[in-house]
Amino acid sequence: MAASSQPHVLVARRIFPQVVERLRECFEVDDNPTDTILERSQLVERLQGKAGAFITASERIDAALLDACPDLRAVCNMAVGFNNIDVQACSARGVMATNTPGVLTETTADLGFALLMAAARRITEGERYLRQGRWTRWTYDMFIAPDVHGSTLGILGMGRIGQAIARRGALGFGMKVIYHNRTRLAPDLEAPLAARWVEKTTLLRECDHLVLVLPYSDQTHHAIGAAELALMKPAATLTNIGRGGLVDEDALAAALQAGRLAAAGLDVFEGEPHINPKLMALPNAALTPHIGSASLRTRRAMADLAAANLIAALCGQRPPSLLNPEVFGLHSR
Ligand code: 8YV
Repeated sequence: MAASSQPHVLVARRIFPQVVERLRECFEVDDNPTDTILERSQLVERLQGKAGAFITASERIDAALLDACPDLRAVCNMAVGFNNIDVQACSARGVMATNTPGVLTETTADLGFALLMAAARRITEGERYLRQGRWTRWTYDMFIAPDVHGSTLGILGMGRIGQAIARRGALGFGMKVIYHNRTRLAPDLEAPLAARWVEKTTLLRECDHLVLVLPYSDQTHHAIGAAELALMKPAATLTNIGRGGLVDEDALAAALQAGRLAAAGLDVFEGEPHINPKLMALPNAALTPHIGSASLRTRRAMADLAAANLIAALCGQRPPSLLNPEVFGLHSR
């Protein structure tokens, strides 16, 4: 049988069958319908002879992997966060790297706000209490909690998702919005939300509800640790929808346990899907399994964008969300 002239690609995880079909129109596709998590050696093996990889946050692409997979020309993440990809190593080897920004902004902001509310208003704690049959009568101070409306919302990382959360807080809940980010927003973005840029320490001291939405990197590892938590109000809450590694989970668990922080809402965890047992044991932690972008429409839009990136990259077009534009147009490695 004659070898196919189409580029060969790997789809590392189970995704929408319609998206796999679309990729099959352009490529020889090696997919993963059983959704087996590929160990590193299996990933390297499956990437032999492949020009492209459709990956998710579960697959790590670093220099050693790239060196072991010399045919690779594009790695396309079905995620906006790309801390699983060493973009510099990709660029050094002429490999295009892409992510899926924009399409998940509102859905992820919805979940962030839901977790903020669950933590602040003790929703998951109350539900567990009820399901355990412990609710026998109303008392005036049962599950008493801080208010969300009219309080101060603190946002660490004011990109697209941070701004979408700020909109929900300012326009829907009358919250005062303060934020910290490397760069200040343009005045026309700050003004409608009355959002105020503050130093990180001011943010931590002044906010009632803190939401973490900054990208994860070596620089932001444990951006919130014991010292930062100590600056926060004891009645404050912390919500993390970025990456688990932004928070020192042992320090967070200690603060929640000691009542130095009222509650936390966490969608992401440092060793996920393994969860720190100290967090598991805490009633005042609302925990969800990394579902920030998990609406059907958004997940489909993410898969479509990752596929569009892969098709463009391997068909000589500029991928719509290319992380290393300097690589575009390089054909030899
Ligand atoms: C993904 C995410 O579902 O986009 C991101 O960065 O964290 C989530 O939306 C997850 O990373 C799967 O790739």
